[in-house]
Amino acid sequence: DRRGHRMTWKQYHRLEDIYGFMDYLAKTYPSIISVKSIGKSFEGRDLKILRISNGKSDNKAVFIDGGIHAREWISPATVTYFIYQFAEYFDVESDDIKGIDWYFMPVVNPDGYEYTHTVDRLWRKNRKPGYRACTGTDLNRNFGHHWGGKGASNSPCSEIYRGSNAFSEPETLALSEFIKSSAANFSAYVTYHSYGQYMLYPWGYDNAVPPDYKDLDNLGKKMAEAISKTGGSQYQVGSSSGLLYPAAGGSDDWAKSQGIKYSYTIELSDTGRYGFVLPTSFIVPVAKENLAGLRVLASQVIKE
Ligand code: ING
Ligand code: ZN
Repeated sequence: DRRGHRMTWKQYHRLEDIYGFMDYLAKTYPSIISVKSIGKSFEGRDLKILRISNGKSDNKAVFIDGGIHAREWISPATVTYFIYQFAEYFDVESDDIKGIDWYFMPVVNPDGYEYTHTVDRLWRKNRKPGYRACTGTDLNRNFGHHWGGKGASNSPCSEIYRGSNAFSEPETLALSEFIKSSAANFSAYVTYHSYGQYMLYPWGYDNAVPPDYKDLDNLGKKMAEAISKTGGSQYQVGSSSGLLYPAAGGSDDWAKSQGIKYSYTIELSDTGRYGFVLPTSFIVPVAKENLAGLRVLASQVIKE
């Protein structure tokens, strides 16, 4: 339309609107924003990343993704809201926000995301054929740190199918290759899922925590406090194996294994009333309170 994109936070949007919005921002703010496709999904869709940066060379970097699981629609909606805020208000943003190189990948699993819009609202995995009638790999069991361990299945029919190998899927492979080969100095990785209202840190593969887990726990609690002060939602903080269940092959475990200190999986709203099928009226409140949480993370990253 006349604004140059169709994105709103009043409804959940198809992939085309999300990518159109990202391209619009890159075109409108070329001095701070760029968009690139880091590869193709199994069905051939672009895997797009948007970067926001003031261009200074020694900035810390933060990687944020969403939509690893197709049905968790609040995740891409929230991540695109962050993009909107930082992009449209960059000039008046805090020095913390302006001093970080931000990398946003709002839809890691575009094939699955489109499938939930057209065929099966509750689809979770990607869309790569597995065996006979069983399709899809759980991308959050396909990352390569202790791949194939607890809480992941070797059956292609399972909702938590790990894939045939670590990084057997084009989506996880592209994401990991991008982070490994990037010149950016990542100090944080945050992946948004739903639902449950949890701030989770490694490890997921087993009931253990990294040596610096206290730092992750402290920052997680500060983020949860900011969320609750802003919008009232209560988030529980802990390791994913401890608070939820062991699950090997998660993206946050892999990011942590790459030396990215502040690695979190955030399970957005709600706590189960609507679950994955969260009404659109939740989008702005969930995104706003989580933006407050993200600002706390940004201030910690800047301090280190
Ligand atoms: N939950 C995550 C899942 O992939 C999780 C929980 C977090 C597992 C971090 C492993 C690591 O099962 C949802 N809702 O997807
Ligand atoms: Zn998920």
